[in-house]
Amino acid sequence: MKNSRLKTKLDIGKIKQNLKTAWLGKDIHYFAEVDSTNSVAKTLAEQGVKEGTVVIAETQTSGRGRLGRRWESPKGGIWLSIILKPELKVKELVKLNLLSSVAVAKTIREEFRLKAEVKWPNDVLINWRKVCGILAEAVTKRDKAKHIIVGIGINANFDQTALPENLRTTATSLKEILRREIDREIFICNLLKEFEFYYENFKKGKISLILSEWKKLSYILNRKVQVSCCGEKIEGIAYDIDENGWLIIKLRNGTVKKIFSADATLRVER
Ligand code: BT5
Repeated sequence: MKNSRLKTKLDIGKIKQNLKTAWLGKDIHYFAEVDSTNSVAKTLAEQGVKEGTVVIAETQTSGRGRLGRRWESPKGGIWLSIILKPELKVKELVKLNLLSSVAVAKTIREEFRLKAEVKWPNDVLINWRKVCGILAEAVTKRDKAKHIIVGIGINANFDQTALPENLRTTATSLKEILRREIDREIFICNLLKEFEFYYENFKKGKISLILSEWKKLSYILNRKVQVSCCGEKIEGIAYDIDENGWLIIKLRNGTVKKIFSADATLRVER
């Protein structure tokens, strides 16, 4: 009983001991429960905490996805937000979504040998089911981002029954797939290391490295997709992503259309 209770709580000391990053995650703000780690991170960013500060919570009461959608955050998951301060236009946020999904998918692949795939714009899937969602948000000044908050939610150590019934066919968890609990602390260390590597490249302008990794891990390219965006539904083949992270779709009549991610929802035909 004592053990199982201990297992549900993250050991921040263990994260600090095992973290091999240069600067990311050196300051961790840990909470048993918050409304949303992104909201807490925004407040901390406004208070002037340094770049690379990470907020982690065991559970979120109002975890959020894009467009005001709810993000279910039961205990056992990994709900964290990273505070960044890059020189970035708000429209470029999508690149950080891509970067984050590459970092998550790579970490899962390297640690568990599972075929994690990225789905534009902000998901990581295993066996066609969502195991991770990402929400990059900006605190802006004019159209420039003052701070960026990258929120990453990973379904780690809980059974699917911890999620509402309507999500059980589309969502999965690492525990469900691996049939065991993962070491969340070590996973977080590996993820932050991977994230830092791609973010450093991003800051040096090497977006092409991230895009080429993303394409290798992509689950949607060359598949038939339906995109709902701005009251419009577009059908075609997911053809590529451009250097800004916009999705390029080839329509049936041969024309191509570029889609910006902020308001887009994508369905993929199997
Ligand atoms: C996302 O939005 O996928 C972004 C999720 C970001 C969550 C992290 S957790 C840490 C940080 N703090 C926050 O408050 N948020 C971030 P979107 O693409 O809009 O997908 C949301 C949709 O995913 C929902 O409408 C549900 O259909 C589905 N969903 C909700 N919870 C889920 C879960 N735990 N696993 C899989 N799917 C889920």
